[in-house]
Amino acid sequence: MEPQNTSNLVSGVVSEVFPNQCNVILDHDTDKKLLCSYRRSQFLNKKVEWRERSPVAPGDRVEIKVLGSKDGVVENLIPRKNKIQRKAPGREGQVLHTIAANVDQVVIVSAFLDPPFSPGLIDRFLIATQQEEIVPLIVINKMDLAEDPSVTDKTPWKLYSDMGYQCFPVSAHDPVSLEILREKVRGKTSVFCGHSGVGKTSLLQELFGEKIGKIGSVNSYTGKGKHTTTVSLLLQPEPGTRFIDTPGIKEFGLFGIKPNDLIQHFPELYEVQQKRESIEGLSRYHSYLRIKQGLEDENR
Ligand SMILES: Nc1nc2c(ncn2[C@@H]2O[C@H](COP(=O)(O)OP(=O)(O)OP(=O)(O)O)[C@@H](O)[C@H]2O)c(=O)[nH]1
Ligand SMILES: [Mg+2]
Repeated sequence: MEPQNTSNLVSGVVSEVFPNQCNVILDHDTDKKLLCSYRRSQFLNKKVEWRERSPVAPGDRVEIKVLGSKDGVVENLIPRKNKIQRKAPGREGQVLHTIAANVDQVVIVSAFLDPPFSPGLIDRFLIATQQEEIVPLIVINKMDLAEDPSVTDKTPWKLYSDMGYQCFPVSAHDPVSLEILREKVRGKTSVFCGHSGVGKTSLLQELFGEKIGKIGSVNSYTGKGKHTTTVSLLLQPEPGTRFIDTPGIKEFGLFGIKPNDLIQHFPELYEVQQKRESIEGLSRYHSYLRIKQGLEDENR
């Protein structure tokens, strides 16, 4: 076999993934995006028990061979610093969906209302960030729908701020409320995740003044979002700042956790349990039980 000539390879970051192709933003020319093909077989370790729905994910660093002014071929996938993965829903067998790779922080977006605040998904994302040691930020959007936004002792996210997580009550319709969050995401790579309709795309558009894609609506009957964003998209609005807008998800199936180890991902429950005291009255006890039950069902 001839030694591979790597001199004509250029590096970049995957910004959008399609079947067998992905867009790559080039490191040396960030205004340039090439549509690159990739071969699944090229990257997959056949021995792994779990396979990925797609071998490349938004945020992946790749080396590509440039074929023309608009296209190329992915030759190498650089090992990931970290990743946010879930079990791919609706797939037979053991398939993983990599939501994003190589991120500095995960912005877990929820809404104060419309759709209602949902701690279940927040807890799952918190666990996934702990597994990979990624910083989580919890954003509660649509605060304009709160009757009295200054009432903080009744805030449903108080338990998270009490635990030391950074929480940001904001409104995409109120630019002043976004200032601190904008500083938090500046200079970093952040992936925005959450249920459909919570306002991920709206927030990103307001934060960076960029037209990203479609803004949806919330079904007034079901109170659910309409899955407006359908493909994850990485954008680089200014040098060093990257964000990934993701489609709203219904479920987050945790990966790589044994039911009996789950409690360690609920530090406040774990601490009490270690003292041999009852955890039943604690805020996240029911969330813990629900997730544990799900993990046990899968292992049956
Ligand atoms: N009242 C209010 N409505 C908002 C706010 N942010 C977003 N919305 C509305 O919520 C709806 C959904 O917004 P999107 O930005 O499309 O939500 P998304 O999270 O990107 O949804 P998916 O792409 O489906 O995952 C739209 O009708 C927005 O106008 C907000 O701060 N306050
Ligand atoms: Mg969206």
